[in-house]
Amino acid sequence: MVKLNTNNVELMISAVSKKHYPKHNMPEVAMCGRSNVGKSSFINTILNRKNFARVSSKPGKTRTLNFFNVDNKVALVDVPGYGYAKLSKKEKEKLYDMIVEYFVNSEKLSFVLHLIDSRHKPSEDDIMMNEFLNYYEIPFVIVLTKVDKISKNDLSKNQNKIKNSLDLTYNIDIVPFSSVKKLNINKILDKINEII
Ligand SMILES: Nc1nc2c(ncn2[C@@H]2O[C@H](COP(=O)(O)OP(=O)(O)OP(=O)(O)O)[C@@H](O)[C@H]2O)c(=O)[nH]1
Ligand SMILES: [Mg+2]
Repeated sequence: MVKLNTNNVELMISAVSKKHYPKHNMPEVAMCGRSNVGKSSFINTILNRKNFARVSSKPGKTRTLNFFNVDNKVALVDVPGYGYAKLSKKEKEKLYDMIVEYFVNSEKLSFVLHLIDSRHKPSEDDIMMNEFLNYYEIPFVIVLTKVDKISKNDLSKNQNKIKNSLDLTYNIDIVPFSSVKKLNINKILDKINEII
């Protein structure tokens, strides 16, 4: 298996529409999830960088599709978060259109990492995203974030709730994750290594 050198990383482009998508021949892996769920932190953690993908305690930080070239072998795509209540209707629609446009048009997309907060049951937006991935038959891995903030017992209860409220037809795994504890980085890298 080819091993990814995560020290060789470069931001290719921050895109807001199809015409900006970078031209390349690598498979793409995209992160998606509610605003503030920890997508940018997740990218930094798996790439072992401090603030490569920009992280903020305020939701709604990532407003563009950020394409990262990792070792000329795979492109990681940080997608804006959905469901940030404080945005205006127009702003929400703009972000939603950007996300949908990418998932519908991306030719290189291999699979999606759908990040869900391990502490809560999936939101309506999470469920919509899950329906969307199934509808377009996009394979996905569920990543349960922030597990450092929850007991093992609660994690296992919530994991069941999450499984029961989502359609896991195209699901290829469920991975508990923590950017703080750096948990299961290798499990994710193995999944990415499988497609390169
Ligand atoms: N305790 C803990 N906090 C985390 C973890 N991952 C992210 N956070 C915190 O959650 C907040 C949001 O993280 P981001 O990575 O910016 O979230 P995002 O999903 O990229 O947010 P948007 O760009 O707004 O969509 C930050 O304050 C992070 O430090 C984790 O695994 N554990
Ligand atoms: Mg972000």
